[in-house]
Amino acid sequence: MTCYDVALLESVSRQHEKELTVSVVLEKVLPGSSTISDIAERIYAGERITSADALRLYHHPDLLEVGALGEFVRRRKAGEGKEKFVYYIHNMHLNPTNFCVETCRFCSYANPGNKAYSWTVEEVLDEARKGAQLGINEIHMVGGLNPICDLNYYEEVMKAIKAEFPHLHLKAMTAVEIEYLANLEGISFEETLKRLVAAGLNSMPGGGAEIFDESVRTKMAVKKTPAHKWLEIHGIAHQMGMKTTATMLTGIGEAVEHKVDHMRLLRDQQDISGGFMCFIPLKCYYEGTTIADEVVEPTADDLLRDIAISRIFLDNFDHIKAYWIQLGVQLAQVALSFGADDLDGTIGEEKITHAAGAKTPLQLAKERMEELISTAGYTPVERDTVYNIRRVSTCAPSIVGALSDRVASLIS
Ligand code: V47
Ligand code: SF4
Repeated sequence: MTCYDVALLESVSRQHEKELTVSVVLEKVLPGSSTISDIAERIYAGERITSADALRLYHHPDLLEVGALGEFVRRRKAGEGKEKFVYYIHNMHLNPTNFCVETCRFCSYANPGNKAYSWTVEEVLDEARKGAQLGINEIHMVGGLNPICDLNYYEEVMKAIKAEFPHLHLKAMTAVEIEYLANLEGISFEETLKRLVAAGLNSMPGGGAEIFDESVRTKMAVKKTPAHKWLEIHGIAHQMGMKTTATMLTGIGEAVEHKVDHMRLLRDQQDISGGFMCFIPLKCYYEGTTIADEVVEPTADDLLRDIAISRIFLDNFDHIKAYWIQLGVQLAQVALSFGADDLDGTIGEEKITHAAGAKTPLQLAKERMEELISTAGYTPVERDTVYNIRRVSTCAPSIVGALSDRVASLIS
C-alpha cells in the first residue's frame, strides 16, 4: 500500500466516523404516531417552526416529547464533538442601587422602604474587589432607575472597575437603564451606549424585557421601555458590535400566546441585528409583592416547556440558559435535558430574586457548578461572557445521570 492509499483510507474512515456522529446526532426522536410528528419532521429538516407550531407544543399533552425535541435541537446546534457541552461562567452580580423611580408590581428588589440604598463609586469598587479575589471573570451589573446614579456616575463606576481590573468583562445596563440614562441626559440611545462603552462597558444583559405584551404590562404597572424601544436599544448595541442577551419573565399573568409573541419579536430582531448570545426564560417570585392572587404561578412543566420551546423556536439563538437561581438547582439540571446548554454563573450574591423569596443558595462554587452539570449527564465547560471556551472540565458526564439519553430512549 502506498502512502497515498493510507492517507485516502484514513480520510475515508474519518469521513465515515463523521457521518456516524452526525447520524447519531440527527437520529429522529419521536414516534411517527405522535400528534406533533409533523412539527418534528420540520425540525429534523432544519426548518423554522411557526408561532402556531410553538402554541401546539405548549398545548401538547406529552411534555417528554417536547423536551426530547428541545434536546435534539440543542445537540444539533452545539456542533460536532460539543453535543454534551454545558456552559457556565465564574461571575458575580453587582447591584449599585435598589432605588427606582418605577414601581413594577412584580419587583420586590426596588424601593423596600428605608432599606433603599445607593452605593458610592468606592463602595461599588469594594464589592468588585470581593469578586475579583475569588477569581471571577465577569461582573453582571444592573440596578434601579435612580436619578442619583446618572450617566456620569456609571461612567465613573465603570472606569474605576476597569482601572483596577482590566481583565474583567463588564456585562451591565439593561435596555431599561439605557433608556432612563439617555432621557436623563437628553441624548440618544446610541450616544449613551457610546459613552458607556468608552468607560468600559463590554456587553449588555437581557433584563427588563418582562413580557412584551402591553395588556400584561399594564396590569403589572410596567411603564418603562415598551417592546419596540427594548428591541431598538439591543439592535443599536448589536450594530455597535456589542453582544447582548434576552429574557422573558413568566408568572406575571401572561398567556402562552404572549410568550410565543415575545419570542417571535426576539427572533425577528435577531434576524435583523444578530447580536443576541442567549435567551433566558425567567420565573417570577412573589414575596413582598401583591400579585400572587392575580396570577398563575408557572409549574415545573411550564418552565421546562419554556426551555424546550424557546430552544426550538429561537433557531437563531445559540444558547438557552437554565437560570438556576430561579429554577432551583434540581430543575435547572433537568432543564439541561430539555434544550438548555448554560447554567449561568457562580453569581456571588443575587439580590433581585432573593428579595422576592427565592430560597436557592446565593452562590455556587465552581466545583459545585461542575458537579451539577456532570451529574446531569453533561460535560461542564467554563466559558467567558461571549461563550469563548476557557476550560473543558475533566469531570466526566455521569452515565447514571444521563437523563437526556433516557428521555430519548423512553419515547423512541
Ligand atoms: O429584568 C424582577 C426579573 C430580571 C422579579 O442577561 C424578577 O444573562 C423573579 O435579567 N422574581 C433581572 N424575577 C435578572 C436578569 C438576568 C438574570 C440572569 C442572567 C441574565 C443575563 C439576566 O429579573 C428583571 C426582571 O425581569 N425580576 N422581579 C421577581 N420578583
Ligand atoms: Fe425598577 Fe426594574 Fe424593579 Fe421595575 S423591575 S421597579 S424598573 S428595578
